[in-house]
Amino acid sequence: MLELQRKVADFGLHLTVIELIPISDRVKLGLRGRDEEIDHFCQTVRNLGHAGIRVMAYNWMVGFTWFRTSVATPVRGDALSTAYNHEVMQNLPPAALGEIHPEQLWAGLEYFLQAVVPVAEESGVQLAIHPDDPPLSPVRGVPRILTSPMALQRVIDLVPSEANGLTFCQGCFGEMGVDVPTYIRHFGKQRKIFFAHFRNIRGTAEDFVETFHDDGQLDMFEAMQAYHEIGFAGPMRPDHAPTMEGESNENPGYAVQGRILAIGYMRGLLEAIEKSKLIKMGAD
Ligand SMILES: [Mn+2]
Repeated sequence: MLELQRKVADFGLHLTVIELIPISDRVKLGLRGRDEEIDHFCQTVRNLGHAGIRVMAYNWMVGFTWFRTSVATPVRGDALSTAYNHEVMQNLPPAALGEIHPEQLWAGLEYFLQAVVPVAEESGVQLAIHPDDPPLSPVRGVPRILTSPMALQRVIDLVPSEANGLTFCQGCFGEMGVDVPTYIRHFGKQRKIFFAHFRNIRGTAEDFVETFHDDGQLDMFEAMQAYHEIGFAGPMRPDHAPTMEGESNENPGYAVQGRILAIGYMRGLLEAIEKSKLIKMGAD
């Protein structure tokens, strides 16, 4: 972590967030042997604090994480994008995980947070849970619990702490079919957005495609305005973007050019919002 931090510092930047430090299904399902793993996890949190990495993103999906039924759906300009269709997904064989009850996942999460949150508080690290993607349950026979704004509020309320909050993944909230800016404000006012995933989609949780950031159904200007309004100052990154014509599609969702386009678009939105506010203030 220190090595990574140094590398980033060489470019005049500071590493603020780490994503996807794995948490095993044993911990998530509350099975025997979890305590030793949770101890290791606590040590990781302390190490993050020592390395000055202030945010840690994680998720509570078991069996498999974010999942798409296509990684080559054509979108604008013959770019290839990731898409999800629940009917296709349900035709796949169920994941062989045995019987799981959603409350088992909740109990596992509460136990985990009770152990880790105090360590995160001491270490100055924020734990930022990511919604389930797609926000549907079950998926291939596996229950998912973080599929609605209410469920994410429940996580916050399980162990109230300044170290317990969210990775606000706009794509997932878009898939949920709720008004994204409303929930940026809802969680932002509670100071619970620790990390933001800027993403756009078209469709519903059951059938959607991930689009270029300026080409989906979400109002990205309004979303950025909501972050601005709540005074969000944490890290934000473009989440998945399509793979452009001529680029390799070996890492779907994370090819470079679509994400560069997204970063420029994000900076443009932010500048437009900041300047229009100044103009308004001048006019008043
Ligand atoms: Mn995300």
